[in-house]
Amino acid sequence: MAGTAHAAGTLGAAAASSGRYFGAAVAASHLGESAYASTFDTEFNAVTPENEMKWDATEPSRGSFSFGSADQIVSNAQAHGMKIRGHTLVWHSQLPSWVGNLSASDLQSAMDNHITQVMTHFKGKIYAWDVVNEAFADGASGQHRSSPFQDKLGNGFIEHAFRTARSVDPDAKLCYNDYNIENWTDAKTQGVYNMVKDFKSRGVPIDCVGFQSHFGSSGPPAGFATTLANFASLGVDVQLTELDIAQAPASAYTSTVQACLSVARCTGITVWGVTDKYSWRSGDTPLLFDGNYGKKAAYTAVLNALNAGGATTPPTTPPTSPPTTPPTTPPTTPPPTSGPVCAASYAVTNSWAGGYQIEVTVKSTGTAALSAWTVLWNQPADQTVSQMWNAVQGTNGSLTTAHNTSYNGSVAPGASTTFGYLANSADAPASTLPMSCTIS
Ligand code: G2I
Repeated sequence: MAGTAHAAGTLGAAAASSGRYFGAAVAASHLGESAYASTFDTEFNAVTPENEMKWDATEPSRGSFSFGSADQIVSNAQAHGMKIRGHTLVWHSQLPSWVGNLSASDLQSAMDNHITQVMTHFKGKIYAWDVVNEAFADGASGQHRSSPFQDKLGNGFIEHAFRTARSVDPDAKLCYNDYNIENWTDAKTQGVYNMVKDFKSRGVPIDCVGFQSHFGSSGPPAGFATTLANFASLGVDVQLTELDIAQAPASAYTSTVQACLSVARCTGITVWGVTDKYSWRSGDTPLLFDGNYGKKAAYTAVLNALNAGGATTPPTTPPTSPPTTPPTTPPTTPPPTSGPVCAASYAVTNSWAGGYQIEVTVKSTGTAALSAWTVLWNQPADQTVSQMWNAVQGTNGSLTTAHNTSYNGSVAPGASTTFGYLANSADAPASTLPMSCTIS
């Protein structure tokens, strides 16, 4: 929203004005410090545990899992209605030594089990997981870097990790996350881009790419927005996941935020820490709050840039649908069947590169009012429903279902109600889609 009259006063609220989140990495060990906790709780509406969900923290010895400090961050976030990014399931660093000592087949089962146990523990609470972190090499090769996973399992370990992750928690967004992939022409950027393109073309489940964005004092590369847009056009969300900028120049922060705002599918930004005091690169004073939690010039620059808005992301709150006037029945319509009966019809209301929005009208076509309804359809596997409003999503065998909510199950004869959903898809939505409707 341009102008100052309605400008939001916190980073999270300002980001939310264009449908985005603004998060910070936090450490559980600092949550007891009141200035840290209050700055974080007030300003941010998303969180990434800085170290607490990594392999060395969650499975320090094989098969023995510990989630205490991660749970602390998760419950604090839930208490404040924040989005949570899970970081990270498969990474060569902060990997306990036992993992590196396994044979290939044992490593594969250890990796599968780690993904399964960790994702199951946090199931339903995580907005997006960094399923695989930093798997590509720096420099000119554009290839995967050496790691226990790469060296023993080969290139396929990334795809395998994503497939496993989807099977464990189909509702979490699955991201690939890396650094030095912000400059479009870099070989590393191209390597990751080609992987995502390949995954999308073969139906390997991937929903998002995280650009860590650890920048030097000159800020992002000139083509950062182009990079974000090019990835988004593959049909994935993009996010700035670990932003910090040496010396935190206000102008560098502004251009970074603007790059995200210029891309509709750039869904949020996370800075890698709350205060310079605890930054992993604190000597660079790269964050938005100084060591005493004072707001730096970069803070104001970010707040203003977020309030100025940008390309709007798909709605994250249910659009309020105007009351639907019952259409008058044309005289040619056969008399209604006795008892409650419903029919569903589908309409595309919006589409963009990588996604679309659907509105479904549920009509009460019998002689008695509906007291409940369920719509069923065959959702193409590569077109994932990401959000639904005015109905509760479910499945029935291979079909996707939408059941009435507590407030729209009753529909008088001849009247109708609507619900909507968003889908992530590389393809355009079908112009018509058969939908059936049942009265329970
Ligand atoms: O290195 C910056 C980030 C690059 N991308 C992935 C991120 O996960 C990574 O985060 C950093 C954390 O900010 C540091 O806090 O990852 C480092 C480890 O690779 C974290 O540092 C570690 C120290 O190395 C350990 O000695 C320490 O025990 O933090 C641990 C917990 O404080």
